[in-house]
Amino acid sequence: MALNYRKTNFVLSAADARQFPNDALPEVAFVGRSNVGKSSLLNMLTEQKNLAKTSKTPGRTQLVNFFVTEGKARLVDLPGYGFADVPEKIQRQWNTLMYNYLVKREHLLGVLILLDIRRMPSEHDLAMINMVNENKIPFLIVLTKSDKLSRNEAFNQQHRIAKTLDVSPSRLLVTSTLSKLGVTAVRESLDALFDDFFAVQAQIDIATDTSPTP
Ligand SMILES: Nc1nc2c(ncn2[C@@H]2O[C@H](COP(=O)(O)OP(=O)(O)O)[C@@H](O)[C@H]2O)c(=O)[nH]1
Ligand SMILES: [Mg+2]
Repeated sequence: MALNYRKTNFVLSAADARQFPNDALPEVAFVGRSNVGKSSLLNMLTEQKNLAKTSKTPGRTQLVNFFVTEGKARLVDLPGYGFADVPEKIQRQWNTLMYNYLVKREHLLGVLILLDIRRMPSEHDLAMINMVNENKIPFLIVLTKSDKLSRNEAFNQQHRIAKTLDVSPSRLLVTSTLSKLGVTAVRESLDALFDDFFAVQAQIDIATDTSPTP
């Protein structure tokens, strides 16, 4: 099923796991270094300019932002990582928040990990990929800001980064929120993640249908 990502609303921002929504909607989360372009990607997907706040200076808000598409599926904007000099206390809060989210979330179907196409993955990026891998959460890599490179350079970076991560280049989606490159590919990837859940849900609905037979 293709969801209409334009029909996405903000639900809530949570500073703490106790505030996470606890109904059974399937979720896909977006993670990445602060300033990598997460909010911009969400705005591109949903064709809403200000759904997620974008900024030129990396903020320090440690909030998990929840959005819902067509009342059926949730998109989750996780707090960015990789600030230069984060106080230890903030780092610990971030670790707890991420642990509670990535490890304990029941209907987390997958994670989109965003990387700036111009840079090789950082130590933090690799740690995130490892955490997601170890917890057997399906993930996809989204390369952001491809408009900052020529097509040739972008292609080369896609292949170089794929090699470093030891994955097929086709698992790296090249995007630009300026040119809207990759918007269809990202939507299709989200649909594919949600579809498995919807298929299983439909099976359960049939199996547990208790309506009286005529
Ligand atoms: N040129 C260009 N700039 C981008 C792109 N995506 C995001 N940005 C800029 O990068 C900065 C950080 O973006 P934001 O979405 O707030 O990053 P976040 O911290 O990961 O949510 C902003 O100034 C955006 O306008 C892109 O595809 N191309
Ligand atoms: Mg943001």
